Amino acid sequence: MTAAAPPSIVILTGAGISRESGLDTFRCAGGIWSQVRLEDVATPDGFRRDPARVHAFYNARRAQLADPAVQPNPAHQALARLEQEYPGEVLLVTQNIDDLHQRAGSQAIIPMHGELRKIRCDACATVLPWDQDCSPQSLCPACGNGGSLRPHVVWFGEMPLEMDRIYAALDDCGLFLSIGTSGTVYPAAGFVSHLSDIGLAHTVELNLTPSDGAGLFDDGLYGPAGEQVPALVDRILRGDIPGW
Ligand code: BV8
Repeated sequence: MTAAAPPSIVILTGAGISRESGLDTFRCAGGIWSQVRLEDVATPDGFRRDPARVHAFYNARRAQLADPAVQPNPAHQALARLEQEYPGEVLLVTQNIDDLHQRAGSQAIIPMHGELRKIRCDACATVLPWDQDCSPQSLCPACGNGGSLRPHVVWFGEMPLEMDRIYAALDDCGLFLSIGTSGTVYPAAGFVSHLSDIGLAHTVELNLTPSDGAGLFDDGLYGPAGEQVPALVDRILRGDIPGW
């Protein structure tokens, strides 16, 4: 008689988990969407209207990742430790396009909104690592085409990546953690309601303050991710999660 496998864990992260690494969030005071209109820089129409402006927006954010001051924080590191030490499956679904989860050592990651350090060619559909600035004059290294490169980022109105794989993992999980997200952007914001409908997973929100969707979760832990996430990972690894 083989022992039942421990329940799988799905984790959703948002910009709040990278805040203590020095990266801006979107909707907190002074956040990215208070500095620039999302319609101008995070939509296909905005890119069609002014590709140079959109490239400049992502070039600045990409360059920030190369700043030695921007490092994974204890929250990123704790999630990597959870994946390494938890005996069951752990899948990290991130809305973030920074590379801090990867640099912290997490491996089972789905960057559902794309990745800042990758570029995509609209002419040949190639996705390539990309760390320098990009412009409408940049040539695709794969097909040589000019003017067809765009950030490998999911804009509003575009389908997030690997949704089938994400829903399959959600439908199979026993624990869902939502960390550092305002729960504003769909379909990610709908994951917790999807889980409540099927009633199998224990759901926990970890955020600086309760999000508008806090009431959708079974439990909530509030405060800086750098403190809350390592403490919760320790409890999970000790098997000390009430209600789960
Ligand atoms: C799509 C680009 C359809 C990358 C982003 C219902 C269903 C489906 C779609 C919709 C729907 N209703 C509306 C829509 C459309 C839209 C949407 O959701 N609009 C919103 C504004 C209402 N959704 C879409 O367009 C999505 N696509 O649905 O396609 C489709 C169907 C068929 C065929 C084709 C298409 C695409 C969504 C992705 C858009 N791209 N960004 C980039 O530039 O980064 S979204 C953007 O918001 C970022 O990716 C970001 O990750 C995401 C979510 O934001 P958060 O991460 O939550 O950040 P935020 O600042 O909001 O919150 C931070 C939180 O952290 C706060 O709560 C704060 O308290 C907390 N915090 C702060 N400090 C700390 C902390 N927590 C802990 N510790 C701290 N220290």
